[in-house]
Amino acid sequence: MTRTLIRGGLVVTAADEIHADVLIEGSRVAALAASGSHAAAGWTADRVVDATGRYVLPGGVDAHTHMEMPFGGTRSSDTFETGTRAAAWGGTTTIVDFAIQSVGGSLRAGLDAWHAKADGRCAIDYGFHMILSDVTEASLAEMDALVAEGVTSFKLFMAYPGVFYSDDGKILRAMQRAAGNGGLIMMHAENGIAIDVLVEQALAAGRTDPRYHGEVRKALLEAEATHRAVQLARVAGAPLYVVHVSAAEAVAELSAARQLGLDVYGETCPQYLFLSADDLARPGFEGAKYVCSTPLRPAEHQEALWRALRTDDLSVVSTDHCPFCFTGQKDLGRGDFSKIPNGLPGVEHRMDLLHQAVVEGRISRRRWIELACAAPARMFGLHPRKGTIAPGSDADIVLYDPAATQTLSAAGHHMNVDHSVYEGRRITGRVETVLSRGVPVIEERRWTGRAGHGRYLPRAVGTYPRQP
Ligand code: DUC
Ligand code: ZN
Ligand code: ZN
Ligand code: ZN
Repeated sequence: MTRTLIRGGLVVTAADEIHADVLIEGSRVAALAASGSHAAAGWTADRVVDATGRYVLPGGVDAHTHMEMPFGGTRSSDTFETGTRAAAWGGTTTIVDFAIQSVGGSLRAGLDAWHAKADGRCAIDYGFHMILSDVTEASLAEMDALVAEGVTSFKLFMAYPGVFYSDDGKILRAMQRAAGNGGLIMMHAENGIAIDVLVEQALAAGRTDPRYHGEVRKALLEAEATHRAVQLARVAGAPLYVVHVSAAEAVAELSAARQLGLDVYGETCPQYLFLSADDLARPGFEGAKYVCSTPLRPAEHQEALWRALRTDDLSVVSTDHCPFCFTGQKDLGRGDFSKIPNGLPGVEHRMDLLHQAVVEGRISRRRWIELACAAPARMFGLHPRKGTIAPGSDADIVLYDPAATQTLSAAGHHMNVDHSVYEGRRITGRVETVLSRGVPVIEERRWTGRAGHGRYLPRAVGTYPRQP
């Protein structure tokens, strides 16, 4: 078994920051010891990595990606191969992607279809959530089986009538089932029925540009759906995880629920923290690059999101990575914003953008790792294998240079998409070396990984801090 010693770095986990040496045996972390201590001095290793001046971080866990996702007559442009490679370049070593039940189809068929896309192609480890598009007695019964075999979270949509949408009755039934089997309900909280009325009215009035996507998907309709989801979860006695929270009013609903002690959690994404409705309103058709749902909000919403990330009213930062090329995909919505495929590329930049927030004093280093690694690992049943650096955990480790600078750009990124929503943005900090289960996939910014190294991760039921 190969023994690797990572020496001299600052090990940052959600719990601690210590100058420590990390010993890896094979695919697992074997031990940590304070730098220069007797234990570390006596360790022998086949390979010694000097991490002086670097952070030694747990690999990122991105609990919200959509590789090769069918949407609006096209499919997201990253395959599991290209998307997981890009994730690794950005210091993420685990993704949890969304398998989709088709209307009239079984959960099993959806899951099999996603395994067929991913198995043997991923550069890093991966798991699946399941999107419930058709809540029936049969699919409810299938939920139990999926939880037992490691698909322990289920996304429901209050948006997209006619596609993924579930009505309140279906949502309540799925939540009741989850309360019984331990699954976690993840909610896309937007009132899709009301939004569709506003879409129709906007188009009829000739308001067809990308910026109207943001105007019809109103913050109040995100807040209303969030409130309703919380009450339904409360009635069902199930924990709730609200995905891609973007509106200050929705954050207020989560804060109120948590103030009552409810088992309610929220996720936001870098695009809501760093981009805004101004980007959607860029001249010409440029705004199409910024069309995602929930939509980018006016910049004044950002402060509420940052505050909630500090108070834990938002507990996780994931990317909702769902890239579509500007040419040939976003194009489908020229002259009709409602036909622009929804989604932004971002899997590569989450760790860096959050580090930028550390540099700017918005969050602490430990909070960075909590939001991007530890919390998603716990909530989605991957702790303690993923999300931390501790004896026994997988040796998914990132050497991060906090002083390097970089400029984000489509010319330099690794995602399979023809533009960057962060084009020209300066970042302090950069991923240098990445290990996945002890195997270097990036070594001093050279790609050493391979498609097929990544393994499927059956997940346990998550643990939530509020449960007794
Ligand atoms: N939102 C997006 O932006 N893309 C995919 C699905 C979703 O809910
Ligand atoms: Zn969604
Ligand atoms: Zn309310
Ligand atoms: Zn999504």
